[in-house]
Amino acid sequence: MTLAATPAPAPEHRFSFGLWTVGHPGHDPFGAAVRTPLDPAEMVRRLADLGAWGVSFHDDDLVPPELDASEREARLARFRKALDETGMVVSMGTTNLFWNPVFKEGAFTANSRTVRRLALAKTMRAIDLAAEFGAPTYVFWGGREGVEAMAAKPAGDALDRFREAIDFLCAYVGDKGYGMRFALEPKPNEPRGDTFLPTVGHMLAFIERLEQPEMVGVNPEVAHETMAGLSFYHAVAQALWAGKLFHIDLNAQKIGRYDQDLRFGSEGIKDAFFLVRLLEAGGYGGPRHFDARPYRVETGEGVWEFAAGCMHTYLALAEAAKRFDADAEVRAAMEASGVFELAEPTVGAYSAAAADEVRAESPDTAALAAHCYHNERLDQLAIDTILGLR
Ligand code: GLT
Ligand code: MN
Ligand code: MN
Repeated sequence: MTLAATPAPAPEHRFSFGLWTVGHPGHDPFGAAVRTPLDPAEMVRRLADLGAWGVSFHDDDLVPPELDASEREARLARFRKALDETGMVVSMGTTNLFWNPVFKEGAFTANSRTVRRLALAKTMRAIDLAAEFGAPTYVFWGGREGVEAMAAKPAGDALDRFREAIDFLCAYVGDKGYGMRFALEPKPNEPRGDTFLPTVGHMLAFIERLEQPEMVGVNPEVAHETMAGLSFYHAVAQALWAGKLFHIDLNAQKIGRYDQDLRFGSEGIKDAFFLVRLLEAGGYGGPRHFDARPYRVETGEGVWEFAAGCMHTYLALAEAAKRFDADAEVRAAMEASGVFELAEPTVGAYSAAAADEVRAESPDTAALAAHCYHNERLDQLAIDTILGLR
């Protein structure tokens, strides 16, 4: 496959993929796997060839629980060798607390105290594994932390148990001196009927009630916010504003559907354009991490065309965003829309004099109400930029 000319993906772009993404065998709720499992070392090498910078993993992706001790050691050694030989990094680690049927009723929020303690133990071991490979960030996606029968799980108690788990694990990381940060990943539903902490906004509020809030941020995912009918762009913008964008899961999603985890930029191209513009200019220095999967119709090389496509679209949109911001007509349209005036403080800190001054003003409200903001012009310029017309 030949892709149109854009900068080639390179380690400086900090592109990273979960082992469960390019390694996804293609099973879904209605059909079996269509691809043969790949060894993590092979994924590292193929991704490095494509210009990626890192990989992330669940404990069970890197070392499936069914392996015996010697198989486990061999697999880890091959993985380590592939990292060393390619210069790829482990950008993030996480725990699989959703696949094993023991977690069917929840993990940190399971009604069973025994299951909750098992979830903590599995997570501590998985944190050790991630630390062994130098992962700076640890993600928590509460796949099974939810409920269908509302009477079955008091939400306040569930949130208390979730907080208890995260507080405990923050202290564990401190005790071990790992220097990792946590990123909590919200999702509104699926696989549970309703998931606790369903959106970025819920997560940001939750984090402020933790013992060590400075250690914990968010890992927003395009698909998850979109499933909730929310603007992913605004979720990310608020997380950045709060200093809490510790990690990000890039993919694509049609609104109102199950979690599709599509190739980045393959749906919602305008949203993807503004997202990339925000990440590139908004001070986000973390991984550009893809949590997406190839279409189920892909096998073999199709998987790598998928991975290349994620990075290619990101870089093409980053170029488009640069053109947009350097475009004099765009600048003038932004001026006409009043964009730059929003950066000016409205009144500043309260004083009685300032209050009197504001109250004494009598602006021409008819003229203000009649003012045209030319947002149509500005948005059309964005569309033309995305279409490659400017
Ligand atoms: C799972 C989920 C993702 C999470 C991963 C981390 S696993 O694929 O759909 O959104 O980020 O646990
Ligand atoms: Mn995700
Ligand atoms: Mn998803």
